[in-house]
Amino acid sequence: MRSLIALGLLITLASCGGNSSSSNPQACTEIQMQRGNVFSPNAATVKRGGCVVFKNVDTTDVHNVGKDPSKPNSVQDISVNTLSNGQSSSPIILNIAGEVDYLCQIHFGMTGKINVQ
Ligand SMILES: [Cu+2]
Repeated sequence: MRSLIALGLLITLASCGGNSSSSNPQACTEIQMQRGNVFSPNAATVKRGGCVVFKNVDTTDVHNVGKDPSKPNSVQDISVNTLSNGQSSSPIILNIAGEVDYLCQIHFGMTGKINVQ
């Protein structure tokens, strides 16, 4: 009987451990698309080989991500299809050190950058 309780405890502990070490050890930096047409953080910093995800937290409008044609020195072109409130993009891997410039193609002046170090 005592060994049965011990076994139950062991299983409980094991399943807790499984939950805490989830299948996504390197979390991506989240860049939010916020009400008022802003990306937040507007200037993000990630390590080379890291990733970002865009999430629309704007309750009033949709947003997307595309290349900023006024920033030809951007080291990487990134794009995200239009996201509605509550939607997140797939992870975007950033493998080139330097500055990544982007904008929302729907809202003039809604721009952002990612510093890849
Ligand atoms: Cu937008």
